[in-house]
Amino acid sequence: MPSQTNTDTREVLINQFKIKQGGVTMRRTVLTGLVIASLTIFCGFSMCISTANAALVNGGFETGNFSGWTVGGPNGGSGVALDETSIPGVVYSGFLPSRVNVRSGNYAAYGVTANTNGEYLSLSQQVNFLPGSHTVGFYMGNNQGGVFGIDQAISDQHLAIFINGVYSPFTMQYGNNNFPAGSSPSDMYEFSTQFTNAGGLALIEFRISGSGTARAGISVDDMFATNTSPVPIPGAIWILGSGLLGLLGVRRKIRE
Ligand SMILES: [Ca+2]
Repeated sequence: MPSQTNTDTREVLINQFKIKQGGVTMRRTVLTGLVIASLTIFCGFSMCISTANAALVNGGFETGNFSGWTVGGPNGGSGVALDETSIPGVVYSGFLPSRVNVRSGNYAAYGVTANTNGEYLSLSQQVNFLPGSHTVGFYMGNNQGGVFGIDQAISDQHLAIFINGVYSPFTMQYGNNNFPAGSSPSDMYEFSTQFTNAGGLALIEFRISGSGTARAGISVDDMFATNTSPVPIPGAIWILGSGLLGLLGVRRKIRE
């Protein structure tokens, strides 16, 4: 049977060991926290850069106007309006009633155009792109009494996308000449193109029109510009990443 003194000494040693263990655990907790915090900043910062640089201003027209856009093109009128608003300037009985279709939010833009008259609505703005591949496009709707054609408008480049003034053919579009009529968000179809560049500012121009001699009221919403490929990580992020690796190294040493 151990003496009282031996028992006391053993308890002191056990308690010292526990305190030491506790200290290591605490340091590990702090380091783990730092690593997680660094990872959060690292990921957050990276995502922030990749989305912010490619964002269109007022792509969904939720300001209720054309704020951020340069509006042009020969046409019979244009505007930004709430869902189901009657589009002024459409007179052809086959298209009536002609109303705005909204894909998301409260507002969409519309243009009143007849391709045969050389008409289209032009919406353009400068976008700051990261180097790499990009997709830019829009959603188009026809909330009217009848269909309109799109093939002639596309071949005349009046239903089109231009990057820095250069025509960039659609890589995605509605696959039939007769663009269907409908009033729901799912009746808005994507028209988009892909391109690559070295990064920096690019002028994106969307042209909206329908084939034919009669003016149609065409809705557009959710214009977008996105990076579709991994983007190079800027210097500042590399420095942050190196710090993170350093922290992991310290953590391993403590384990050893
Ligand atoms: Ca909208």
